[in-house]
Amino acid sequence: MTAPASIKTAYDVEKIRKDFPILNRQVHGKPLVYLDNAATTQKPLSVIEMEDRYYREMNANIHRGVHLLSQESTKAYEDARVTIQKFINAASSSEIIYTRGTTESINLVAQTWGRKNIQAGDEILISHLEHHSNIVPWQMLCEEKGAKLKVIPINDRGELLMDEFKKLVTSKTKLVSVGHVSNALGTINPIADIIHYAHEHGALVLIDGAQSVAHLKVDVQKLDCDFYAFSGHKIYGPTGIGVLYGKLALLNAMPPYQGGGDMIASVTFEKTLYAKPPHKFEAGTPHIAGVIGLGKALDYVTAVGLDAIAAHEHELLVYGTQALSQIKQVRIIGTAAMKAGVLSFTLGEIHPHDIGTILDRQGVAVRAGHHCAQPVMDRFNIPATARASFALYNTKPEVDLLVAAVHKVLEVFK
Ligand code: 7TS
Repeated sequence: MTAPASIKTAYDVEKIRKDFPILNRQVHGKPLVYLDNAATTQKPLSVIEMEDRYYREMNANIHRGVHLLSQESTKAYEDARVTIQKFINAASSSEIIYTRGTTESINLVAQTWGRKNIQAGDEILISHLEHHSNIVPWQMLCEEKGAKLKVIPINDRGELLMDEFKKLVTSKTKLVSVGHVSNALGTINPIADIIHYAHEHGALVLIDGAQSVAHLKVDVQKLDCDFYAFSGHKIYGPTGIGVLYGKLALLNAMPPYQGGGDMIASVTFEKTLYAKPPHKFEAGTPHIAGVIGLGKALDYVTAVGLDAIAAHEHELLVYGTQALSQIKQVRIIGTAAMKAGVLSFTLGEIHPHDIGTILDRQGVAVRAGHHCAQPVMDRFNIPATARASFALYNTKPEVDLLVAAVHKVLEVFK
């Protein structure tokens, strides 16, 4: 495993933990050890207080009121767009579209760009590592259009087979849609190479960034991806808010997603003229508080520093991998050379749901199941794994508690 860029300043995890009130709570009489961060992250006080302040002091609909509250609310909503633009280094804030999350961002591209541009005989390329939300929308589109979905295979470590990828890209390939980081295994995919190669062959590229933005620095201009999708709740922000980044020229040429208020320039019964991006894709009253909270979450991550976060989580991953590997019944699923802070494992014949349940009694929250990545489980001939996933507030003593809880599972099933 290669360490991300190292940091020079000391990382004060205890100070960070104080910013997350939920980390003080107990579960089943034990201190909470929250290791289910790939499912959703906990929220810092700055985000919680912003949500509270929004509804106490600012609540009003946006883009339509002349009154002060509406102006304040609109400004905060649009300021957050600039915060997001800067966070992923998009060229323009018009390239930042608010959605409900990664799932909706991908569906938006499938239903707008996809329905306009995909024809019978075209091919869409995804990978064997994808979350269901980067599989099913493309299956639906391919079914509707008579197009073909192709899949980049992986090796036994959970890494994409890049030679196979290159063979699969042909003149028929219109889109490559891959995850930046696998939620089930933690593999960090070589997306810069994928984007470069796909572009050389005339295909667009969508990156599912649900598992990356909170853990790796993302620069969409440097990457040159065409679309990038992520969820607010996986980066210490509220649920129900997410982002689709798209290159402006593409967004301009795409039809709208949903029709309604706020996405129009003018409406008559004969003809409606649409607003420009991003508003063209934001019909109806959006999740205003969520947007503003997401802006605060990104401020928080920026203040801690993504390089520092990546280095800290990598340390936890290495520490946890070594500790779990010493238990002979543990099989770690996903051993890529480049990995983010995800530890998926099985424990002999013990069902991952039983592992998850016993861990929970010890205060340790992990996810057990197929992680909405059933093809990944099939590839490894297993129905499910237990998955510990790290965030910026996790500690080595918490990893020790995970390991102790795994021993407890073995004791119960002896
Ligand atoms: N893509 C990836 C790679 C994901 O990990 C997830 C959610 C999604 C898309 C969908 O994100 P949403 O916010 O729209 O739901 N992954 C997980 C997980 O690993 N455990 O719970 C949700």
